[in-house]
Amino acid sequence: MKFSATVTLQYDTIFSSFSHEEYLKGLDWMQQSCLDGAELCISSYSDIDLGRVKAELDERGLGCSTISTGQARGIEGLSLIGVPADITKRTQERFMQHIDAAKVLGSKVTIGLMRGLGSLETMDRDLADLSEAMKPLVAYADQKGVTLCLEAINRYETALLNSAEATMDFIVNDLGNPGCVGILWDLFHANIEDIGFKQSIDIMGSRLQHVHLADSNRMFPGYGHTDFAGVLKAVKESGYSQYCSFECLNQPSVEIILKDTAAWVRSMREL
Ligand code: LER
Ligand code: MN
Repeated sequence: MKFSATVTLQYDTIFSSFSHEEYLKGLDWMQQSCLDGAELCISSYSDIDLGRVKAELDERGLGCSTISTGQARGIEGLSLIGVPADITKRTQERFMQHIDAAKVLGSKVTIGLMRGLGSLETMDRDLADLSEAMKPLVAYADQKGVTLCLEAINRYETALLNSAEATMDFIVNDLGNPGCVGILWDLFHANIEDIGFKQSIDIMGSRLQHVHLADSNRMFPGYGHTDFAGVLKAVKESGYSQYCSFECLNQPSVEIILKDTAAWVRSMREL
């Protein structure tokens, strides 16, 4: 199992202890904190020198776990569904750019809130639209050998794909079970939506492709009530060897997160 943390290239995020101006400081901290890689928030590619980003990661012995893509929803209004056709097209084109970037960085691509929010009333139509909008992305990712990680996100943020079980059902029955699509399992969302952590691990099997680490209250692990040792042990025993990536709020404090990450990661590696 590998470990990474969120860092952002263009716009600040509540999920990183570093601002986008402090990006390199963030990478230095990851290297010193026994992490294997960085999860990169990239909104668009207008001002990104990917070759340089790759070199900055390589210099520190860090990989890129996945590209976090959701910022462009708030900043540019991009969404795969529930928007006019030209916006869906622009969103698909952005995901193609993410797939190209993932190829360079050796990472995966997250599909989180940029899928769209949907509603309970229009769920069947929404899922059919999402499946249709994802078709070209799935074909392109497959051709490039890049994994798309569909994130299960809780009901207060989107009506679509809230639990691991619902996301698995969508991948198998709506998308037709393509090999290049997996699940991003965020333990904060899972604590709200899933029947049980162990049950979800069994349901997802090898479709589990990325894990977000945050406690039940979205604080740094250990400050809520999630049993991380139990969950990550079960994840490891399921054969998972991909990344677990910190995506928690800067709580209880930035100082505690910066100081305690290395020891926490070491303890989880020993499970
Ligand atoms: C993104 O990974 C996530 O978990 C969402 O809750 C962001 O709003
Ligand atoms: Mn997440």
